[in-house]
Amino acid sequence: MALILGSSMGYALADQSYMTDNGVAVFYPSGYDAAQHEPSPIFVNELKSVGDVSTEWNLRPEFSTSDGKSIVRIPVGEGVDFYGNGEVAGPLRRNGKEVRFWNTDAPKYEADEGRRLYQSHPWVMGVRPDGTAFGVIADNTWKSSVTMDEDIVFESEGPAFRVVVIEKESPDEVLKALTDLTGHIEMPPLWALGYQQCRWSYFPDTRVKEIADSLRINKIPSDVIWMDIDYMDKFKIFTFDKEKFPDPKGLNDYLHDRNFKAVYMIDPGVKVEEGYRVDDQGTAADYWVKDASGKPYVGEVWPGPCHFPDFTRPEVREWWGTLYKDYMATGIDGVWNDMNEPAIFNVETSTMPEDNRHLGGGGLAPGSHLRYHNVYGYNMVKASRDGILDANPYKRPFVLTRSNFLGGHRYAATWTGDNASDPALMKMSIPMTLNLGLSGQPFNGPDIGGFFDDCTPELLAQWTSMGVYFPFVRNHSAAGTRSQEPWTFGAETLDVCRTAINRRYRLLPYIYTRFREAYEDGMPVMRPLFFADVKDPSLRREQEAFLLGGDLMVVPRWAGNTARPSGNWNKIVLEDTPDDGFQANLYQRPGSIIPVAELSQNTTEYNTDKLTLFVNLDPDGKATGRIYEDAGESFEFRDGEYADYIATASTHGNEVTVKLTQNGGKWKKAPKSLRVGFVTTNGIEYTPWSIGDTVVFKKM
Ligand code: MIG
Repeated sequence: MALILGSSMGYALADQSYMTDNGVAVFYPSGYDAAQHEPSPIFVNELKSVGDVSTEWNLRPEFSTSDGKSIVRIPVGEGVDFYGNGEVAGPLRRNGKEVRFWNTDAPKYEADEGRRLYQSHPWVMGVRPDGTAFGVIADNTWKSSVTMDEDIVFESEGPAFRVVVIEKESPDEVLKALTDLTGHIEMPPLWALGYQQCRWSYFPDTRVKEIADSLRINKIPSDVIWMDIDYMDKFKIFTFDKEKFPDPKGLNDYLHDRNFKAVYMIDPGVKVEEGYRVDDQGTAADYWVKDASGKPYVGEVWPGPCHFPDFTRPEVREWWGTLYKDYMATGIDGVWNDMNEPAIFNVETSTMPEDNRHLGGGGLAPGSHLRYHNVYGYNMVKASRDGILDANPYKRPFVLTRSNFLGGHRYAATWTGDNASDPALMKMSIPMTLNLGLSGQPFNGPDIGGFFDDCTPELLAQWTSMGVYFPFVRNHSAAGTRSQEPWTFGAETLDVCRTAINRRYRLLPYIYTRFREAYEDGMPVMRPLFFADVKDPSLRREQEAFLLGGDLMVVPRWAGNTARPSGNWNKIVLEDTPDDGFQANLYQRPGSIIPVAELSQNTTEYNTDKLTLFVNLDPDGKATGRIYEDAGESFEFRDGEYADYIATASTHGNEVTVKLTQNGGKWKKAPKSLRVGFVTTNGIEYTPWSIGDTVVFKKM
C-alpha cells in the first residue's frame, strides 16, 4: 500500500478498488467495515465489481484518519469548477466552499452561516476547462463535511467510508452515471407540475374554499391547495380538528369538483398521549427512537412532547405506511412531510442527541443517531411513499419532503425550506435549485414570494415571473406574515402573476417532457446555463440566467448583464400581452422545437390537441423537439399507454417542413391542430392553424 505524506498525517491510497461500470470506480479504505455503512441508502443496487481500475485512472482518493475523524482527500488539479453538494446556500460554483452534512432546520439559511441546511448530498461534481467532468460520492451517512479547493476533502465523524468516482466526457454524462447509481425519479403526477397555493395555514375549511374560489375567480391557473399543520387536532398527525375541519372528505370533494388537488402535512413527531391511536400503537409495538439509556426518546415539537418513529426499522416503515390508508381515503391527493431532520424545539442543537439509538434491521446494523440522523427524513419519506402507494395503488404518489439524503429523490420531491421575502434569497433560489438538480434531485423549488417576513408587490411579481420556470412552483408564506396570494397585492401584481402562471401552463407540453427525460435518464429539469456550451468558460458562473430543459433559456427580468451562449438563441414570446416589465425573457436554442399548448386553467382541463410549435432553425436549416404525453396520474404509461412524438424541421430552398411523428407509445390520438411559430432574430412569424402532422411554410 502506498503511503503519501500530508502535512501532519499519513494518507494512504485505497486498500481495494474496482470498476462498477464504464467510467465508474469504487475505492475502499483499509479497515473498511461494511456494517457501518451498508446497505447504502444512496444506491439502487449494491455496488458490484465488473473489473479492475486501470493504471491510467486519474482521480484516486487518499484515505487518512485524524482526531478520530475519517478523512478522504481527492487531488483534482487546477482549473476545476465545482458544483453539486445538494441543497446549498450560496453561489452555483462551489469552489472554496464548505458544506456540512448534518440535516438542520435552518430558518433563513442562517445555521453555521449557511453551511448546513435541511438535506445532505455528499456529492461533488467537477467540470474541467476542456468540458470533461467527474463526480465524487462519499458513501457515508455519518455527520461529515466537504470542502472543495485544489483537493476535494471529506471529513467524517464516523468510521472510514468508501468513495465512488465517476469520470466522463461531459457533465451530462456524469449526471447520467450518477443517476444510474442513485436511481431516477418516478414520473410525477401531471398536477404536481401546476401552480400551487400554500400558506401556514389556511384554516378553517371555509378559508380553504375561499382560496380555491379566489384562484378561479381571478383566473389564476392552479392545481393544488396545501393544508399546513393547523388542520390537525392539537397537531396530532393523522387527525383532523373537529371544529376547523369537521368534514375533510367534504372539503376534498369541494376542491376536486373545482379541479384542485389537496396536499396535507404530516410531521414525524407523534404526540405523547394515552388514548391517541398513533401514539398507543407505536408504544405498544415499541417503535420509537430510543435515548442512550434505551428508553423511548421524547422531544418537543408542535404537539408538545413527542415520540419519534425509528424509520431505520423495516417494520416501523411498514406500520407508518399503513397509517396513510384511512387518511388518503378522505380524498387527500398528496402528502407534505415536514420537520424530518428531525427538528426538535427548545434544544441547543435543534435535533435529537447524537447518542440516541436506532435499531436498524433488514441488513442495517443498529446504530447511533450520529450515523442515522442524515437519513431520518429519507427513511421517513420512503415509508410515506410506500404507504401512499398501498393506499392508492393506481395513482402516482406525490410526497414533498423538507429533509432528505442523496438518493432520496426516488421517494419525494423537495423544496428549499424556510427562505424569506428578501430579494437576495429570491436570487439565491436559482443556484439552490440548480445544485439540487446537479445532485440528482430534479424536482424542487423554493417558497415563491418568500416564507418569513412580509412580501411586497414588487417582490412577488419578480419572484413569480421567474419561479414559474422552476420544476416545482408553489407560493408559500409563514404564519404572522402578510397574505401572499397574488390578488392581495392589487390589480397590477395580480396581472403580472397571472401572465407568468399562464405561461407555465402553456409550456406544460415542454415541461412534462422534461420530467419524462428526468425519469428516463436522470437529466435535471432546470440546468445551469453552462450546459448550453460546456466548453465556454464565460458560462460557468452564470447563476441568474438558467436553462429549463436543454432548449429554453430563462433570463429573469431583474437580472443584470447575464452571460449568453453563442449562436442564435432567439427570443420567444408566449402571449401577446403588453410588456408589464416583469416577465422573464425567454430564448430558444437554435436547432430546437418547443411545443406550447393553448391556455388551460388547470391540468385537468389541459390538453395538447392544439399545439404551437416554436421552431428555431440551426444554421443548417434544421430543428428537432420531443413531446411526451400520457394520462397524467395513473401508471398505465408503464404498459405503453402514452404517445411520444418527435418533431422535426427541415429546409429545402426557402421552404421549411415541420413534421410531427409518433415515435413511441400505444396511444392513438386524433390528429392535432398545429401551427408553427417560426422564431428568428426579427421576431416570430406564425403559420395559420392546420389539422394533421405536417406544416409547410415559406421563409420570408
Ligand atoms: O416550525 O408547519 O418549513 O414550510 O409552513 C415550522 C409550519 C414548521 C416549517 C416548514 C414550513 C411550514 C411550517 N413548518
